[in-house]
Amino acid sequence: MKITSLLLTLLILTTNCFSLNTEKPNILFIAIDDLNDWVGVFGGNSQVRTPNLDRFNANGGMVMSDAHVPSTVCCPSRSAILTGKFPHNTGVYGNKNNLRNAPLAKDLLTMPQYFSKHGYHTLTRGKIFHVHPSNDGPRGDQGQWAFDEWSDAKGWVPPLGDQRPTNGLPNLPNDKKNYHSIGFDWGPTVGNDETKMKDYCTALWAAEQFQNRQFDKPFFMAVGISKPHLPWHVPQKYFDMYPLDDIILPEVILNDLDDIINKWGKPVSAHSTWLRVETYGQRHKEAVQAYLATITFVDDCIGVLLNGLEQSPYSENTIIMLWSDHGWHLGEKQRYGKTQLWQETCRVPFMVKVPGVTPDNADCKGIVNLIDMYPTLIELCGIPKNLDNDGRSFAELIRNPNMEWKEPILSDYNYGGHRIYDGRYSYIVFEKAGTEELYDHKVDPMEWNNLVRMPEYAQTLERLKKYIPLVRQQEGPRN
Ligand SMILES: [Ca+2]
Ligand SMILES: [Ca+2]
Repeated sequence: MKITSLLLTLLILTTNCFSLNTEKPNILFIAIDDLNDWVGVFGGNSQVRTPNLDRFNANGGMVMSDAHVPSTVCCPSRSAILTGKFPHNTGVYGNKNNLRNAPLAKDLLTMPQYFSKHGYHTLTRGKIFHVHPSNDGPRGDQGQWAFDEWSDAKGWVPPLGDQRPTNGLPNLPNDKKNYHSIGFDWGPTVGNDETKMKDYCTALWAAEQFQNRQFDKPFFMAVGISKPHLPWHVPQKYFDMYPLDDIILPEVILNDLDDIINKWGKPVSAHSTWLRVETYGQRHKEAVQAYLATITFVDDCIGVLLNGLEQSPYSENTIIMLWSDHGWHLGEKQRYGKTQLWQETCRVPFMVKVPGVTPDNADCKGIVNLIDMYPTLIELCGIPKNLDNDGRSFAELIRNPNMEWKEPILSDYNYGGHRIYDGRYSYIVFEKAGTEELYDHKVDPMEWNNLVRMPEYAQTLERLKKYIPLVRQQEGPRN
């Protein structure tokens, strides 16, 4: 009896480890900027070409098809993922809140720091942390301090011609002269060659590390791909893959915003970028074409990166997590852009490969938040838990992708903006504006019909509202 139970214990122990190898696995942590679910294996757009991401899925990169972000703009999303704490707990709500200046975030150990402390060599290139102005030098604060080895991302190719914006789309008369006045732009780059572009160079750098280096410790490599963030300037050949006449626009309804009423009794208004595209020649197809073209460029970079790992000695002992910091609207809800808390920006492509564990061509339906990556990687690598982490490990789900995993999850946006999603319903509240929304994804995947005032949903509302955080920290200092 004793021997049998000893064998059983051993069997449980070994099957719980992802590999029989006693050495800790390496980690490849790939961040993509502003990529929504327009990836072949995520099904968000039937025209998009992402052969490398699709092949990754075919080779053990499990699709996490119901993954959501802790916040819907770069800095709060990335800061939450990297510190393991939600914006409402740190006060890092916006792009101007550097986590290093936030009293409730600055002493947290970020993911790379934590892995370094527990025996990993950490190295990086490309955008992982949001970039902030800094006195340390012209490159600004890009999170250099968080890694053992930081490499400057190089490479740039200008857009063709001298006209700016390249797309010739003027501001609306009342538009503020802000980021979007020049940033909301698209067009081909000079030379029709992707190999000098920053993301391509970053992917090549990573491939060279895998192939040319002998690491004496397990590594945690973070690679940041900056596109499809605006501007959508990529070589002409990517535009040519998507003939303008053939572009299918996302389905939208023009009165979609009318059922979202603020506390002044007014409906929410359309975003100025959408109005600009609509007003000056309804150039929606051009915008969609440019975003698709930029995604395919990103997919080529991912191909270089993943092939580099595949052909290296590290291919069988490296966990890969590939994620986007939030999604993007391409006209849905009369909007081009990120922010807000609708499905288009909350749900993101997220893929996980654990060699020998995640099956080929797998699609896991469990509901996860990217803030859960931190505790999950800790568990998969067998290092001590970080008690500061807000998220919960989904390592068990990785081992059993078909198990039920549907705890409602939270996304924050600014102070008092929250979304609770349980796989069927999404409840959205913005306290300052006084708006509330409830959508039933089973019948309304585009979130067109706001059910929040319908009495038959009172119980559902009550249930979801219990997940809204009761304590919200004030916003931390701005840059
Ligand atoms: Ca972003
Ligand atoms: Ca609506």
